[in-house]
Amino acid sequence: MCIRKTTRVTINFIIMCLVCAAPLFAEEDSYHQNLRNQLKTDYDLEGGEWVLTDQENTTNKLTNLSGVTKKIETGSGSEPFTEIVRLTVTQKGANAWDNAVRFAIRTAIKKDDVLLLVIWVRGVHGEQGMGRIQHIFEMTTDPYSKDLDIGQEPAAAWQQWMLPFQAGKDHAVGQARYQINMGYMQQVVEIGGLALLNYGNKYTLEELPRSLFDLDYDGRDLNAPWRVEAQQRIEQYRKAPVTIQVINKNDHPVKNAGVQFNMLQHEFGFGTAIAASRMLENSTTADIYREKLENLSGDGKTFNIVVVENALKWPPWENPWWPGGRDGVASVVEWFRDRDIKVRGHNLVWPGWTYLPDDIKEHQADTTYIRDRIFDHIEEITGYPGIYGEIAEWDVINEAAHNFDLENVFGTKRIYIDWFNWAKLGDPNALLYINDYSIIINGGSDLSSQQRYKELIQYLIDNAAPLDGIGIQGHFGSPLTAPARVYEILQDFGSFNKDISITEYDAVEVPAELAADYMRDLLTICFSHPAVQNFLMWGFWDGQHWGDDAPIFKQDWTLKPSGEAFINQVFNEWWTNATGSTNAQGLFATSGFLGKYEVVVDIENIHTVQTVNLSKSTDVITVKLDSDVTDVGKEKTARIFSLAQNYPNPFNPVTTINYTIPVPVQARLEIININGQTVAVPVSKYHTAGDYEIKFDAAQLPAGIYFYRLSAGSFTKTAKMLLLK
Ligand code: 9MR
Repeated sequence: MCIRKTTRVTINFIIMCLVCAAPLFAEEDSYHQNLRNQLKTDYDLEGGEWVLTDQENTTNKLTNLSGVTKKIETGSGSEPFTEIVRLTVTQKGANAWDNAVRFAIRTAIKKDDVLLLVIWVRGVHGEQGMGRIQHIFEMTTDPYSKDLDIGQEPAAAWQQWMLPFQAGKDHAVGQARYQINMGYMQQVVEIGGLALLNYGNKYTLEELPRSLFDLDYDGRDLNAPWRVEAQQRIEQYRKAPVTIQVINKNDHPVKNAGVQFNMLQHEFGFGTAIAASRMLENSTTADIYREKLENLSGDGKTFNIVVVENALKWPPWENPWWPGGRDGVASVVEWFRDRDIKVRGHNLVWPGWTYLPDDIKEHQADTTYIRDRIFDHIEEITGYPGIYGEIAEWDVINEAAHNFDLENVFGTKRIYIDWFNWAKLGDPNALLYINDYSIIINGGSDLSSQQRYKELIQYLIDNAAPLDGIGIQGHFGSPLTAPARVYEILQDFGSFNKDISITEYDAVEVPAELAADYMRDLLTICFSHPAVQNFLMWGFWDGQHWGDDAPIFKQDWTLKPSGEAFINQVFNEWWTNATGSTNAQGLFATSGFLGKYEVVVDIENIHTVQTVNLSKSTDVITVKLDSDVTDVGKEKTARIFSLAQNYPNPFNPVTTINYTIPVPVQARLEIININGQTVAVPVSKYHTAGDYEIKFDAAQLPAGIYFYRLSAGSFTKTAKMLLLK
């Protein structure tokens, strides 16, 4: 066939133009167009630049795989995307990221850009449930800083995940990636329709959609079966019966004496991490920080254990510019001891190069040097004045199931036994702990970490290391772990017959109401397990928290729902205030949560207060009165300090509060809001002995939980009421 020259030139020209202009005319495929439509219709979002590609099949080819096999199949036609990418892990590595799928970015991202990741996921098979994956957006090189880190237990049906995040720094093309970590177990997961949109600064993070559907956890329901058993165990392990005997100065029993048995402090440790630098600071903020640590509940109750977040770590300890220095942290320890609050020391050795002083890595070829440095450090810090004898528990080793640098240098785990022995020499009275992460978080699915941790603990036990306790951290994100699964793991670690402590609880970026329910439920399941001794959160205030999301207070010190849940469980549900009167033998029998109490006996003109301990071995507590009375008399017994529950409750806006004053005294009734502020003082006057009734009108107050507190001499009692409007 003959084509005329001019035509041929024209055709060539057209072809050339088409080829050159191809990028200009390249169209988003229909999947990406539909996704834009969905984002516009459902969330009113427009614009944005595709960071991977705008073609489904091209994006699916971008993968860099390690320990994962990928198979691309054609979808059934009913999915909103056309290709299904099947990801299979047949042999899991030591870490979640050892089995991973990575997609490097194809357009640059600027610091603070707001992005939206969209991906469809379904689980096909997993060693546990339908498997488990982690969505990560991170730098491709050290230090691998992450802008997104969210776990998922895939469902059997397809789910569309929308995960917004903000860039923490500039990322050049190829220098950051979206990564799916799969090294939790053998599993098969399918994905489709992966797309990443960069909106720059057009929207705020809060304006983007976020998938929350699988953040819920099994057993959240108030009728969930685990609750009944947990409740029974709490009764069994955390409470004890007690008999109070009142005798007169001639050792004769006193009949009809009014007795109050008021709890002051739990035996179980409820605590938080604290920043020594903040404790030492001279500012209004630091005043509030310290005040909350003295009075968390607003009615005088607070944590009974703290852990120093950083100042006792090895590098800060040796850092001459660390705020307050060694004597500073010692004075902080003293501050807590003065308030009867125990202190945990965290930590003696954290065996990863990043967490050790620089010279240790520099001398990695010289094991004698490193050994001596560790010995000297343990000896010095445990023996330091103000630290020695003042630390209730030391984390001797931190995260050794994840950091192997020193184990590799020495070529043996024997080093760990030495460190425990040296710590024991340094402070024989401190309980010695090991501490690690990824044990109860993420649905309890990190079986590799659990396994390594158990092997290490067993090794220490087999080699007679003076190990007292097992620390389980607890930095939760999504998915939260079902309480029943937490219990299984506690049972597993409980079989070592060592103490267990939850050392570092928090739940970062978990929606407030969910975090509140989880606080209640995780506390409950841990409190119910007899091996667990302490539950510490890793900071209590957003203004002093590594993830800016602490369990108790927001930045402006308002109480979060999860803070309310903590206070309610620890200082209300699990708190004992009992009152009664002695029988003919001078005995009053009751029961209570284990801990410290004051026993108050009021007989006419004599108010006797005694501090006692209620433990599992407490039998009879004797209170001796400075009087020769043998029978106080029924009518007088009726008069003991008491504060009754208001009625009606809930109320709106008026409620009645009854109280009794047995002896003439100045007394004050105040109303306190959930933030611990006194909002009304209905009574403050000198009282003669008698029964009193107050009508309190809350017309001026907003709806919510309030406390009312009666204080008279050494007597104080607080109760809770609910104003509805
Ligand atoms: O919250 C701590 C943060 O301020 C420090 O910079 C960091 C490194 O020392 O350690 C953080 O605390 C970690 C703890 O020591 C061990 N478990 C994980 C904690 C949160 O990262």
